[in-house]
This record gives sequence, C-alpha cells and structure tokens, in this order.
Amino acid sequence: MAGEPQDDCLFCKIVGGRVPATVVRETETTVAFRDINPQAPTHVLVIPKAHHRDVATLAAADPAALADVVREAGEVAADEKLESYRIVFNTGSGAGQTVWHVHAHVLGGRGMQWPPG
Ligand code: IU
Repeated sequence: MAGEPQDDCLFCKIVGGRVPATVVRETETTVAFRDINPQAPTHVLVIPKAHHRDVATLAAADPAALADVVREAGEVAADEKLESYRIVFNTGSGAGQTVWHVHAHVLGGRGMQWPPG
C-alpha cells in the first residue's frame, strides 16, 4: 500500500535503522543523510519516511509530505551554509533514478553547469 514500508527498499531500511547512514537531520516525517557516492562537496539525500516511489507519486498521495522534504532540503542547505545549491529529484530510470523511494538530492559547494547532463 502507498506509504507503507517495503521490505526490499534500501531507503525504508535506512528509515528503520536496519542499514546504517550518516544522518544529518531527522523530523517526524523525513530523514536526511549523506550520499555514499557524493557528486559535490555537499551531497545529502532527503527522503520522506513513508515509502513512495517517486516525487510525482508523493505529490499526488501526500503533498504535505513533499513540502516537508523540500523544506528540509532548504534546512540542509542552511546547515551547510550553501548560498547556492541544487535540489534534484531524478524521476524514472532514463533520468538516472536508481532507488525507488523518492529522494531529493541536495547538491552544493561547487560550481554547477546548466543544462545538466
Ligand atoms: P538516484 O537519483 O536514484 O540515482 O539516487 C540514488 C542515490 O542513492 C545515489 O546518489 C547513490 O549514491 C545513493 N545511495 C546511497 O546514498 N546509499 C546507498 O546505500 C545506495 C545509494 I545503494
């Protein structure tokens, strides 16, 4: 069911404390942790604790939870003292999504190119 923890989901396991992660922030509805393969000096993932496969699914099912994720992304940027940063939701395998539990990448601490690759 939408929002329920999935046994085979890595990020649900991080939420449940069954897989370790370097957690930098946690709220009632979200967890933020450092990406294991950072693409910038700051690379933090912000996830809802509830399982939803991608950002559009989350927006449809629980817009308040999506707002929590985006607000926490901003808090991460503030904690890391980032003046400029990028929030990325890769959505679908063609766009680079590899983990099917929605996550916001918060990237900063270096110059960024546009358009992204
Ligand atoms: P993507 O947008 O679905 O490709 O992002 C998944 C991210 O999850 C990616 O940047 C991985 O480095 C990151 N990650 C992680 O932080 N910890 C893990 O155990 C695994 C992936 I697997």
